[in-house]
Amino acid sequence: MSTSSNVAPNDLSAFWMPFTANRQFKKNPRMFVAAKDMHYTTSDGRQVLDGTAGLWCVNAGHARPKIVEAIANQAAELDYAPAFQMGHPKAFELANRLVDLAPEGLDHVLFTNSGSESVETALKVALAYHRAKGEGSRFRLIGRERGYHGVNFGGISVGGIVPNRKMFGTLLTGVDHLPHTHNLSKNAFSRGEPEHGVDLADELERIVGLHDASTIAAVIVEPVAGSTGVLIPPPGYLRRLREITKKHGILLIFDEVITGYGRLGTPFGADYFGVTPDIMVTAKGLSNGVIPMGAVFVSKDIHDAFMQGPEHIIEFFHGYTYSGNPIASAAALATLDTYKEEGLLTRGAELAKVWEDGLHSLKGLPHVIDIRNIGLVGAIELQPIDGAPTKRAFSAFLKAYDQGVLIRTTGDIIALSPPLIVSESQIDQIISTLSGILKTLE
Ligand code: PXG
Repeated sequence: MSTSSNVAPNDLSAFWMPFTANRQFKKNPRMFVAAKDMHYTTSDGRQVLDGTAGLWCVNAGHARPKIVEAIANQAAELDYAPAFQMGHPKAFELANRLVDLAPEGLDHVLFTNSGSESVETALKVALAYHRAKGEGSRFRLIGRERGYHGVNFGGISVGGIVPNRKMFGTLLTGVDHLPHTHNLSKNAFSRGEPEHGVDLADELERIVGLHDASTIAAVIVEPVAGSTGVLIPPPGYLRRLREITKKHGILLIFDEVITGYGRLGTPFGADYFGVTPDIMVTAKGLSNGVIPMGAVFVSKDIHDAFMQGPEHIIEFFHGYTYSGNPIASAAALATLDTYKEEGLLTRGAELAKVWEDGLHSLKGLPHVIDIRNIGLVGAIELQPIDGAPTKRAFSAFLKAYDQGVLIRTTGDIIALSPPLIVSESQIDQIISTLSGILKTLE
C-alpha cells in the first residue's frame, strides 16, 4: 500500500538535521513513517522495536489512544490561549496534578516547551530568588563535568560537554564544575549504583571554599547523567550534595529531564534516591514526547519569595509564548492518566531485575568494557577503535537498526531506555540482537 507518508522525500538537503551526521545520513537515510506502542514502521515497511523511547521521552509507548484523542479534542476545542496575563483551565489542572505527583515540598510549577528551556528557567529562578531574598551576591552556578543540560547558553555553560565548551565562545561567566562520578577502574560492571565515589560530592565543599558560599546561587546535576552515557551516582552521593547545599544556603537543582516520569522505576529520580531538591527540571516524558512540553517544579519557599510588592507587578520576568499551551497541557494530562491506569511510573522497578540480568549477560563479549543499569536504563560501554572514537558504537547502532532494534549511542557507549510498556520478551529481543551484533563488531 502506498500512502503519501511512506514515500521518501526526494530532496533531503533543506533540513539541517539536529545532532546528526547530515552528510552521512542523507547518503543513506533512515526514515520512520509510523509508530504504534513499542514499534516504529520504516519507510521500507519494516518494524523496528523502540529500545530508546524515542529520545528518552516516549515513556508510555507510541500512539496511545488516550493521548491521541486528547490532542485531537483539545485542538478542536481551544487550540491556543495567550500564556501571559490570561489562563485556561487545563494548565492549572495539570500543575495541580504534577504537584501531587512530585516529591513533597515541590509545590509550584512553571511550564516550558523543552528540557533546554526548563534548564534556563530553573537557572533564572535560582538567580532571581537570591536577589528577591536580598542575596544578589549569589550569582555563581555550579554544574558537573559530563553533565548535559540541553543546548541553550545557560545549559551548555553549567553542562560539562566538551564540544559545547569548545565551539560556542565564552558561555556564561561565574560557572564552576564538580567532577563527574564515572570511574571504570573502580566501578566497571556494577549492578545498579556503583560502590565507589561518594567522596566526590565533597568536591562541592572545595568549590565553596574557593568561591565562598555567599557567591554561589545553585548547583545543578542530573541524578543520573543520561546523555553522556548513563553515569550512575554512588550511594549517598546525592544526599551529600543535598547536605552541603543546605548548609551553605545554595539551591540544589535536579535536572530530571531523563530520570523524571518513571524512568528509574519511581515517578522521579528524587524519589529513587530519597533526596528532594529545591528545583526539579523536567520535560520529555511529561507529555510522552508527543508535544513539546517541560515543567519546572519549585519549592514553596522559592515561589513565595517572589510573591511580594504591589500585586499588579509581574513577579518573575520570564515565560514563553507556549508556556502551558492548551494542546500540550491536554497531552500531558492524558499522559499522566495513561501512566496511572497502567502503573507505568513504577513498572520500571518490576522489570529492573530482568533488565539488569539481560544487560549483564552481555559481559565478556568482545570490546565490552562496562555495563551499567538502573531502573529501565542501561548502558554498554565499548572500547573505542584506536584513532576512530565513536565508530564502533555507531556501527552497532546501524546494525541494530537493520536488525529491527533502535538503540542510541553516545561516544562509544550504547544507551538503552525502552518505553515503560516494554515486555519481557521484547527485553530479550533487545539483548539477543545486541549480543549477536557485539560478536560481529570490528
Ligand atoms: N537536560 C537533560 C538531563 C537532558 O537529557 C535536556 C536537558 C534538554 O532537553 P531538550 O528537550 O531541550 O532536548 C536533555 C535532553 C540522548 C539525548 O540520546 C538526550 C537528550 C536529548 C536528545 C538525545 O542522550 N536529552
